[in-house]
Amino acid sequence: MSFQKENEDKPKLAKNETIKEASNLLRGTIAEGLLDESTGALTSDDTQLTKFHGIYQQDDRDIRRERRKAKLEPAYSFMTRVRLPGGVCTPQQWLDMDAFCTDYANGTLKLTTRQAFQLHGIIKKNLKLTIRKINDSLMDTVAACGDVNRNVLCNPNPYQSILHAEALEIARAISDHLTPATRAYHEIWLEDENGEKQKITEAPEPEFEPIYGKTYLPRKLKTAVALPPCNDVDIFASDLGFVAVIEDDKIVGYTVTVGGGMGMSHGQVKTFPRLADALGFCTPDKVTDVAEKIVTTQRDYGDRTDRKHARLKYTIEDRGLEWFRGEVESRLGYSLDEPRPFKFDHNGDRYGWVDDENGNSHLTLFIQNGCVVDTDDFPIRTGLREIAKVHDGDFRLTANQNLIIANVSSAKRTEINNLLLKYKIDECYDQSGLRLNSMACVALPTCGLALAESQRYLPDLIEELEAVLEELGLEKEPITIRMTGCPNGCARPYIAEIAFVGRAPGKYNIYLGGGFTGDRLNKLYKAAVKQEEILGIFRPIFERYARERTEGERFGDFVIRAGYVAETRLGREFHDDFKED
Ligand code: SRM
Ligand code: SF4
Repeated sequence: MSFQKENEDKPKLAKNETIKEASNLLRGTIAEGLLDESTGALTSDDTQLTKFHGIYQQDDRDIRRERRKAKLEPAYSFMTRVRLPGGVCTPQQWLDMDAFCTDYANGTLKLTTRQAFQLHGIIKKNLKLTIRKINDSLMDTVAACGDVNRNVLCNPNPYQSILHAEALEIARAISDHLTPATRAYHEIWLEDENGEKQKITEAPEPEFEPIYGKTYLPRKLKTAVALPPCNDVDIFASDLGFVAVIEDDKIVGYTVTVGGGMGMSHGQVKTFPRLADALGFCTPDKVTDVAEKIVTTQRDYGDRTDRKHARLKYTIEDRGLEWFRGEVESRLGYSLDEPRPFKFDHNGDRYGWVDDENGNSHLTLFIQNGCVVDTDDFPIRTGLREIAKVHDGDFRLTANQNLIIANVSSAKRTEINNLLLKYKIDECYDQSGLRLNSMACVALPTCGLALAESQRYLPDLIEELEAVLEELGLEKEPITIRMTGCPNGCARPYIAEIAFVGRAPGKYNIYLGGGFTGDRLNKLYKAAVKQEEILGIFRPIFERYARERTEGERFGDFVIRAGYVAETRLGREFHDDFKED
């Protein structure tokens, strides 16, 4: 075969591969672009690279049309994601984020589904300063996005402080080990114009990428650490997971899980959400090694020709779990033990105060869709700021977009309780079981991929559904409900008992039958339903659930038993069994 023919037959690499390769370890022309005052944007190639620095270029979609009419460029601004392994930050860091939110962003502090902070609406001329300030506060945005290992989730467990400390240490070790080594971040964002170094959170490493290589991973990779029986990190939705095995109140090791993921595209059945499989077991001292070898296996075998087929879940689906285990073990130079069984009993958060074995207390608060923003009748952002001023423990962001005021000493509890009362925050978990188990992604107006509203609509839809549930005496029933503005799955909709996924403005696909513990995918029940039809669809289902459910039967299990949807057993069967009526 001629050389030319051979090259023609080789599938073409995805465009992002060329951008990464040519970027000089993620530098591109970002530094020059920041100095260009003629536009609020960066070049399109650079916007792919800024993701690795935790920065997304966006524009305000609410005013796109009017800007176009006025012949103005879109209202560009930047979202930045602050990486917090395990979601833990100090009260001072909370206060700093709160201040940056006012000084440089749009006034909403967003707590994400992966225990990170997001600031939206930062204009180009403030971007470098914002990133520096975040680093001055000993946080960073490195690898919060991009084709690398992302923020590592860890169960924020307020019940057992000792186990939490151990699991958090592991999450931080994985995060540190898999952080890209390039100095590009420090050069672009943290050096001043004279080349002087600003304060940085960690010393720059030598100029090569020992784990990733210069084209990094084919796609993002997400890691989580869970402590059963709580699956609030949704371990089955992560590419890579470590489930703690606890014996005599100690973590003796971790069952390793691989191949979870949510994203798919409407109408493309080759894309599907998938739950992770158990790969093996390792002791705590082996965790970072195992994580590294899984990452390098994906680096070398993930599909770099098609970004819709590039996640670890497809590598495992295509090549098989046995092959994957063999490849990882040959890189490790030893075998993984058999996975140890584990059992979860919920994937939501448990609200209210709990005391731990050290005599400290922890308060889990419901934050609707993770949006910390003041409204006239609910000044939660101000209230949390006042609490941060007196709190001497820590804050923990949960992977359900909620917040734990953690490690409150008995000396501080009364003071914090008084502030909770003053700002009405004590009432924030006195809500229906449906609302307390709800999540919505950002979607409009900032997300460039949104097809429909999500966090701006779900609270109102829940209010309508709550009225029906109350009539039926189901208002306290915990039911997981999640909404996303598109099928990418940022609020992990495909494992919710009820999910709405945006199709077009005002239209959603409805999925039913996810597992209450996050262990079963749901199934499409109705496609492209108009907003105004939703209530009519749910009333009869809720009525039957109230009448016919068996003792303790979860809503997700009931809809399968009652025949509304078939059970989804495997990701690749997610699109089966649906007939459009
Ligand atoms: Fe996500 C892309 C927001 C968690 C799957 N996600 C995006 C972008 C950056 C849109 C874009 O690419 O232009 C969104 C920015 C919106 C905005 O204006 O802020 C966005 N994702 C979010 C957040 C903020 C949702 C939230 O309301 O909390 C979450 C941030 C997490 C973090 O702190 O790191 C967020 N995204 C997730 C999750 C949930 C998870 O990881 O547990 C998923 C599903 C799990 C998974 O990855 O499989 C998820 N986001 C995606 C995808 C689909 C990936 C795929 O494999 O198909 C995209 C699109 C993409 O990557 O091309 C995406
Ligand atoms: Fe945007 Fe879609 Fe993610 Fe929602 S699910 S934030 S609409 S990418």
